[in-house]
Amino acid sequence: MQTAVLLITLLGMALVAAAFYVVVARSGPRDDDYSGITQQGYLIRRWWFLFLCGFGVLVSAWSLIPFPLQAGGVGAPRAIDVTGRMWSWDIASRTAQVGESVRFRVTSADVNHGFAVYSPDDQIVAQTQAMPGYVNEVDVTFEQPGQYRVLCLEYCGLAHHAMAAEITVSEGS
Ligand SMILES: [Cu+2]
Repeated sequence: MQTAVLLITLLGMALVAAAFYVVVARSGPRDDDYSGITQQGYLIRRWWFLFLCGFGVLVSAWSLIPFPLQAGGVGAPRAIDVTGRMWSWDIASRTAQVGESVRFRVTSADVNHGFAVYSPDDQIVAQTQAMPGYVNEVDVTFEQPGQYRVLCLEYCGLAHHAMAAEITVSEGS
């Protein structure tokens, strides 16, 4: 068996070497008949490159139209201080108006918690970590009226599941 494998391997190596030899032996000096094709290829490549650059810029700009970062807006958002602790949320203001922008300033009095704001149809609209010794800010613009829920997204002990609060968002006047 071993001998057969060795022979097959040697035969394969000899074939590869022979193929290399044939290719090298047959190659001659390069003639210049291709210069026209080469020029044309470079031209196509240059325009294709420019097209791809432009296309990339357009796609990037288009995908940023709903700009994900806070744009600044008119006036600073209202600040609401939030402190998480086992197992409750201390939220300075639990009411807001539709269209209002608020900035939650979130910290923790004990261990890490996850501050998450859920819209009335249970979509997460904002979340950040509540960390002892740090204040993390997250901006929210309330788009629809109703009861928004605040839940903890970081397992923080026995009653983690009960760590909930509500924010009431009403139609603006
Ligand atoms: Cu928690």
